[in-house]
Amino acid sequence: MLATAGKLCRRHVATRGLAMRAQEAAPEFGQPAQQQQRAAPMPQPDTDNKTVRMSNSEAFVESLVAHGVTDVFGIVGSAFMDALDLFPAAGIRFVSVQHEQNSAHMADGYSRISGRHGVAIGQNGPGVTNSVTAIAAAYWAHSPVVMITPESASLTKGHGGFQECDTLSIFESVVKAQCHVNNPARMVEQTERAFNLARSECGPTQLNIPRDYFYGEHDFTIRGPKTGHGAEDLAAGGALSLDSAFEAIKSARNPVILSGGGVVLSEGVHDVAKLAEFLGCGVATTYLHNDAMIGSHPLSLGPIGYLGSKGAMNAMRDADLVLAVGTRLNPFGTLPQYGMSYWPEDATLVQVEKDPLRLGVTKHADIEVCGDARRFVQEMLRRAQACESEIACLSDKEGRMASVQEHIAEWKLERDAMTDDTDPLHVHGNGVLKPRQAIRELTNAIKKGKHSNAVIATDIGNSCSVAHGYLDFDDPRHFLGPMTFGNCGYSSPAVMGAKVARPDLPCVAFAGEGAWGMQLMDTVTCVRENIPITVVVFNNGQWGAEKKNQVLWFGDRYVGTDLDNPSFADIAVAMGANGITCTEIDQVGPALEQALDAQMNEGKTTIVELMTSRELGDPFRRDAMKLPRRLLGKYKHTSLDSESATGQPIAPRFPAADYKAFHRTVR
Ligand SMILES: Cc1ncc(C[n+]2csc(CCOP(=O)(O)OP(=O)(O)O)c2C)c(N)n1
Ligand SMILES: [Mg+2]
Repeated sequence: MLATAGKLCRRHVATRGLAMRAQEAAPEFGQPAQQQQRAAPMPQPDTDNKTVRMSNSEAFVESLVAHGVTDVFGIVGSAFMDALDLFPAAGIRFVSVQHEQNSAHMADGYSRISGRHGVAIGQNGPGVTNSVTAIAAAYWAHSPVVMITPESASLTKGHGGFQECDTLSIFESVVKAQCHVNNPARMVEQTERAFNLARSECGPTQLNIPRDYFYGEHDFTIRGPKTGHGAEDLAAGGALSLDSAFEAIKSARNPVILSGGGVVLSEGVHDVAKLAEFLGCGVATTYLHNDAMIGSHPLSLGPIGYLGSKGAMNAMRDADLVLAVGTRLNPFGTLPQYGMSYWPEDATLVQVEKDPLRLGVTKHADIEVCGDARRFVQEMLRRAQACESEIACLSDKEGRMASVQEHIAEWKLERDAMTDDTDPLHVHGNGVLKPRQAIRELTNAIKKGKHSNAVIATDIGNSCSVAHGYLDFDDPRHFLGPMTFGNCGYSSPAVMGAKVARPDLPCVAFAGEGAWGMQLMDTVTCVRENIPITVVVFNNGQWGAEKKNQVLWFGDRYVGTDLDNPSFADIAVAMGANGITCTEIDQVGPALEQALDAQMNEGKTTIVELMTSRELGDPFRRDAMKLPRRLLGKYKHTSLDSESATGQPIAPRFPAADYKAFHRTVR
């Protein structure tokens, strides 16, 4: 469906209420994103609410200004140069990058950390098609990114000229709404619509502009962000569903809260903690939403899902009520883990989600609440406080809180055992790091050091996935997981976007070296554009996560998964950044600390390369893999009856035999 007045994929429903979130007081926990330190002072438009004669480019740029845009990520192109030329005078920084997948990831990271719009742009044709993967990632991260896609000129479209493609159909399935300027007189209307919908729909929108429409002039009226509350102003939920949810809370004996990304987006993390404290129940977080609960809180169980916290999963397994708040319950995030199915099938499930299309899709919810996560939690707490004596689970509050502690302690012991477990390969002096030990050193260096407020972005890969079981955050909007689109190449551009939005925060990316190879060209941008970050590269000489599948289900035939790498620290130095390589475990913490000091004190980017062994954690997709069964004679030898006995790659160390030769400090 097109698009002239904007394609909108979904409808808002009646449960969206009238309360005024925009005017509310700041939550006690952390600052609301809008008030956090920003990269630059917000420029003011000269033109709002007045009808003014403007060039179309001026109208476009003034609309950006009216919506608070101070930073746009992309690569220069003639298609939008008439507007780009105005950016400096409008107070908009154009962050010029090396690859448009990275600029769109930067826009995503920028918006996830700041709560503001992230904006990306590219040349018509290849500049915008390069961005598709990152916009798909932003879609599943629910990020209000506006992807501006200039397209071929209106009078030549269809002639198959230079850099022509059907931009609208390419982005259709990865954006929430498509706003197409079908007449230049609608430049402001469609630009404003793209910004308003990105926010109200909680996801990326596309603003498609034929390149010739930047030229010419019209009378335009710019209104700026909607002030009438509208679709963004959500209620806690419908009256009936709130009553049912509270009845379920009253009668539960052992509730657990599952806190999702909607809790972060609605600034409700602190409220979730308060409800948990009142009920005495544990709070688990959903897959890659490790910052949806205060990490150091005694009731924080950690994340469920792939390589998450077994403590969280054990607590969920015992629950008779799951309060799943601000989550679509993505199916990947509730798969069995560590060989156990933990989802409590007999428990009552209350699912709270602002998007009605995502209610009850992956799990049957006994009670569906279409509403705002934070408001829902506040409402449940208000009701619970008003009738404390009717809440069954409070009769054993102490006992249940103690059992939460046991689950957490048990998991920490088990995780320590997995981390400490050494074999002859990983002994000190052997020049090769055990991935789990390196991760523990990194997380300790951050938590216990002077950069404990760091933002961390992770990538897709085995080392990063193992790290997800170790990462917790006291502040929301501090973790940029790659979410369920699961694309390698996410972490460092995401954290660059975060750094542009919050230069006051230390920003760190974790990436496997395979994934790092997809994004490393933008280290040049870090240096050139003065966006200092720190990247930890886990160099294990393989596309490890995929090799794990070959270990388990393909008889250790490593087709396409071994990597013989150059020194990534040397590459970093060649690009103008610092490079450090670590081959012994006691180098890891100090190297990270040194890199973060360089970032915060000297504005320097550092790549910390960790030479790890090939040891691998559990596979991503046990649910989707089968042992191979071949029918043709020539392939018979590849059939398999059972999984690998060891579960680990043969040749656990990659060919660069003398790791110690790699070691270098900052140059
Ligand atoms: C863009 C993209 N291509 C391919 C994949 C498939 N894939 C998933 S994990 C992975 C391996 C990642 O290797 P690396 O970054 O070296 O991390 P490691 O698993 O070795 O820790 C690959 C290729 C993907 N997720 N995304
Ligand atoms: Mg690797």
